[in-house]
Amino acid sequence: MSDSAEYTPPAVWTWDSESGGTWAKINRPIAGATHEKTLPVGKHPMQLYSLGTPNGAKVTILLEELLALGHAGAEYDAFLIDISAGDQFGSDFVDINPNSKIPALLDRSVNPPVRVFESASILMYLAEKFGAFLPTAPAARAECLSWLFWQMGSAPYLGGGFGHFYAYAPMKIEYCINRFTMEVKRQLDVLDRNLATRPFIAGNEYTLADIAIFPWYGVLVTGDLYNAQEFLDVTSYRHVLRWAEQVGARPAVKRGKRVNKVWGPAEEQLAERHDAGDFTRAAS
Ligand SMILES: N[C@@H](CCC(=O)N[C@@H](CS)C(=O)NCC(=O)O)C(=O)O
Repeated sequence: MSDSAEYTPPAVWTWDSESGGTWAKINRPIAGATHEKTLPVGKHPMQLYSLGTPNGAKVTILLEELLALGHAGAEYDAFLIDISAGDQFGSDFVDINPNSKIPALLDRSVNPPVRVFESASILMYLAEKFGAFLPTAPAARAECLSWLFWQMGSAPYLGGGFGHFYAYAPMKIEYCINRFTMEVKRQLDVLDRNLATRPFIAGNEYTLADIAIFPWYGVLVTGDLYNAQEFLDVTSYRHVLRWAEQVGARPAVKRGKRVNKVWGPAEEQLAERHDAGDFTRAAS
């Protein structure tokens, strides 16, 4: 890898050197499966293949919220996909998500089973299936979906941009950190101004918008993501902090955050979830 200050891009880029950094081993410029691998199947209607990252947590939080409301059809098996080991490139996983990224859902309560990939698409699928957390009145629904897709468009700047260059890159590059810090602080200000006027992201009700935004921006300001609270001066986003503390205190959110998480304090981890009792068994 050349020094970024001296690098002149060639006429045609070729994949001939490792970029370095935490995720260098799994990054590659081609799609598709790299190996045959059968995925396990559990006993419940919903089969989730995921990891406890912010994108994975969105789905497990929603499933736990649906179960808390009494929707038994949302019972799920959450299998661990270890992206650092390349599980996302196994043949069965790629059949569910051709984009090779967690989370991926298979709804086996219908015949033939329905595959769903992209976290917002999974959230909408489940919300529509169970009639919860997505308002049905046109204006409220539009507001909820606007924020849901704001999250989908914005989080790659936070994760792929800020998180990558601040926390994971093999060297600290001031230009990149400045560029993405500027954008992440602007995004936090967007959220802060919105939350100054209403209790939840899309208005008076807790919706998919909160469930999607919390694992990224809520966890960022309360401290569990990139260890960047001081650097980003998160206390200046006081409405975001108030909302993050409120959402983070919900029992279903606490459970959902643990599923498929295999790092951090032991009591916050639950590698796989196949039953509601797994949370208490893991804690004891
Ligand atoms: N837009 C996708 C993003 C999913 C995504 O980036 N997943 C990451 C983990 S958070 C992943 O699986 N990375 C593996 C890889 O890039 O090979 C979604 O929201 O579902």
